Amino acid sequence: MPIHIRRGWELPESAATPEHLVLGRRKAMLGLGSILAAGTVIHPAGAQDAPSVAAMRNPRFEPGRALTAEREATNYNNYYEFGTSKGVASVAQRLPQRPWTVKLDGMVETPVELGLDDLLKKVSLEERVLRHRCVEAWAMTVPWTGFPMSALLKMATPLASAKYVVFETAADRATMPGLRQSWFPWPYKEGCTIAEAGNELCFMAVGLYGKPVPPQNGGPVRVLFPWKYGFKSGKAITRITFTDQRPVSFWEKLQASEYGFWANVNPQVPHPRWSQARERLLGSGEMVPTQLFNGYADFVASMYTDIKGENLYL
Ligand SMILES: Nc1nc2c(c(=O)[nH]1)N[C@H]1C(S)=C(S)[C@@H](COP(=O)(O)O)O[C@H]1N2
Ligand SMILES: [Mo]
Repeated sequence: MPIHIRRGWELPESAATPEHLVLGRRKAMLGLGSILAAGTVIHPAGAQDAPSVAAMRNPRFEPGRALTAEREATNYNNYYEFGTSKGVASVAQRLPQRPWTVKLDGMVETPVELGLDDLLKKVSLEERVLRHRCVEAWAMTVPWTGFPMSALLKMATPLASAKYVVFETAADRATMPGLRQSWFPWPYKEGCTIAEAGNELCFMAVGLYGKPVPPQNGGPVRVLFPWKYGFKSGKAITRITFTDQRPVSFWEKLQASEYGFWANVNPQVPHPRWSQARERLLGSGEMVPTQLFNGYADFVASMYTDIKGENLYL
């Protein structure tokens, strides 16, 4: 039965937005140039050629808070390949979204290399409204369309000896100005255990707000670990490698004392330089309490009960 679900992101933004945030955002918008007027949502070139990402919403992932406005979520981004500011939406439009190949390799029974559209024919899409918590203490709640990472595990069948999964982001020197900053350990790589990749919450997203994921949010395909700090959720994934060696990821290479392998959200474990007790919601600026595992403990906590002697929350 078709039910009309009122879409939070279609509602006008709350008038309660604190003034300094509104002004700060306007300044950021001006920095992006005239093509990006306030309220404009930009889409990747050729997005209309991509297959539909319309999918049924999975009710298991009720976020328990209002959706972030689409223009906030798509104009305040962290994407170092395009620069270190949050205003990378405009420059990220240069990253071609097709053709796009995803490779599954390493310790697998069946290596896979597929065009993204061919891959999408082999999976079924669903929409999940998920909370996102950046380690810098901002947060958003957005509807992603995609498929569980477990579908790719089934396709490639990792060997029993494989223990970890590495997600590698495209490193396109022609379109990503950040790659010229050679002190960063490009390409951006993030990793997890096989169990984490197989957890039903680990999600491969190809849609955001019912449209292809815009390049600045990690299009055409990104991984999501909603229970971990945002940096674990790599964008523009081109290669997924199975290995028995624990990977050292981009942020861990940069500053291991602040950004670890596990990075599970925990309000009680402060970042070395700030508290993680609360988070600022994009758009409203409201400060709300941060939850253990970003509120997803029921899905993931059991994966960690036997792990001792490691900081699971950094
Ligand atoms: N390839 C790549 N992936 C990345 C990043 C990045 O710089 N490069 N930043 C991460 C961080 S720190 C966060 S908080 C999220 C931000 O996602 P969003 O811009 O869609 O909100 O992307 C993550 N994925
Ligand atoms: Mo982040």
